[in-house]
Amino acid sequence: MSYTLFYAPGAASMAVHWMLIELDVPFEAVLVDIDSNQQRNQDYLRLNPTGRVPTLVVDDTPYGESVALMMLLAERHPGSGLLPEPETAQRAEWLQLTLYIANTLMPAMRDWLYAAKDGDPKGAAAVKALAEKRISSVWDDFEARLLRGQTYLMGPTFGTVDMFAIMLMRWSRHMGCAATARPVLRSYINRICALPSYIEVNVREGLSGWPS
Ligand SMILES: N[C@@H](CCC(=O)N[C@@H](CS)C(=O)NCC(=O)O)C(=O)O
Repeated sequence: MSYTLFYAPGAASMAVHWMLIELDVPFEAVLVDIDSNQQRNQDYLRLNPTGRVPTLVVDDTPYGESVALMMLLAERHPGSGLLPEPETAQRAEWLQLTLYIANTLMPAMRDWLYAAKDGDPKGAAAVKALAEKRISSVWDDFEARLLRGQTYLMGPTFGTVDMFAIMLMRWSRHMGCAATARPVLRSYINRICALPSYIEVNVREGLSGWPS
């Protein structure tokens, strides 16, 4: 089994990078400089025709889409404890929450972050305002879960949805709807960001300054 992760610091690759560290499996990490548009190079496009990070090469075959990669890793490393066991009610909830984050939160994040690049810069403010509404409604959902006394989003156990959610909460740091502005989310963030694997992925990606 071999893994090569193509990543950019703090990008959608971060949760996959973090998961590989949590799984404690050997892998190679290759930096893609998205500031200089390396993701548009022919060599990279052959691996990932969308021109986005992450790409995970698994035994010579490249795959994209961060959430799919986390699910793929979870399947390849059963018993990791990072997701509920199959055929349990928790597993059904995990699927629902994972796809809710992927389908609702992540596209709104992209809309905000790329409003002026993907779309007409003149309409960027309106796109960002709508994105912030959508993001805030997901924060409401997360808050409700944590206010039920849960330590993590799925309950008492840390797992893939927390890695995915924390990565996206970090992305909100320059938004009007920054997750850290909400005390309930802030204490969840502080709790998770103290984990050795989170600290390690930040060191490896050269990141600092969030959440403090
Ligand atoms: N749905 C994709 C989104 C990937 C994505 O948007 N990646 C961004 C970085 S966070 C990227 O590669 N941006 C460069 C570009 O769009 O040119 C996933 O989850 O993997």
